[in-house]
Amino acid sequence: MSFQHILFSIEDGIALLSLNRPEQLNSFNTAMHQEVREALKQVRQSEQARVLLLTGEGRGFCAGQDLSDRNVAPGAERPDLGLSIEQFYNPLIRSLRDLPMPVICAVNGVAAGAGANIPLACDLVLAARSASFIQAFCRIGLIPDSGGTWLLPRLVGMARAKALAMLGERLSAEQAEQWGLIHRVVDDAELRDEALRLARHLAAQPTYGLALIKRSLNASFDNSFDQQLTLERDLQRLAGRSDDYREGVSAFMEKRTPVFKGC
Ligand code: LHQ
Repeated sequence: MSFQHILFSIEDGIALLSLNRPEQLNSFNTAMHQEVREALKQVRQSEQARVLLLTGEGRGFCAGQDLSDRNVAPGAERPDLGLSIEQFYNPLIRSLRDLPMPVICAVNGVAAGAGANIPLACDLVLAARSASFIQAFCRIGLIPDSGGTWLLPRLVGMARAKALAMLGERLSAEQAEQWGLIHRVVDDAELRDEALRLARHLAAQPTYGLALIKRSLNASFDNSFDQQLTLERDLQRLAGRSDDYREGVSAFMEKRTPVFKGC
């Protein structure tokens, strides 16, 4: 499949996926959804990819659904938006959450609607200082989707989640960092380099172990303390059998730099 609406490459362990409909602020139409889905499938199947970096081209990160695709003419049949969610948004969010490698999101500009929640499903979110997050759904009579109603209260607390979701106001990147919605704000000119630096660092780490960390932390909100202790035991068992664990300990004992393979 050739890509028209995204830029995609896998190089030196880093899968780089950039949304590329800058004129429409990288809002999602069906074709872009299909391309992102195909790219994520290739990342999952790749033996080379050890970290995914998601970003956008132009001045926006993503303005959510392309509303020109979803305009309802007077008298026309009412749309089933649940279908779009079922077919595209939910699989995308699940795919990012379940991808067994660290996912970095570099939010290069405004992130609105589903575009504001996709980063929250990633593991490490960097944002350009000029970027902002807008839960724009309420402005058009919708509810936050793409995991927003689950992720927002857990990340920022219920009071802030309700204000964001019901007021639909612009949240600056700096405020998002202060509220714990994202990991870190970076100067605009530094964002791409900084995100790539982080990606290169992670790609050289024991990424099988990092994937298990991701799995355990993602599971923690649904588990009791006791269930989580059991999960830690099970995942540590897997981690302990990895080549990377053996290499990590050997390198430590031999006082040398470890060479990890991600398995
Ligand atoms: C757009 C869009 C856009 C098309 C900017 N579509 N063209 C799931 C299931 C199914 C259906 C419904 O939705 C969902 C999930 C959702 O994501 S719902 C939420 C959808 N998104 C929004 O409501 C956000 C709409 N956009 C905006 O509010 C503004 O564009 C923001 C605040 C993002 C940026 O504002 P500005 O920086 O002032 O830029 P702009 O508004 O001038 O936009 C630039 C261009 O991008 C403009 O086109 P033009 O031809 O006039 O230059 C916009 O029409 C276009 N654009 N968002 N979602």
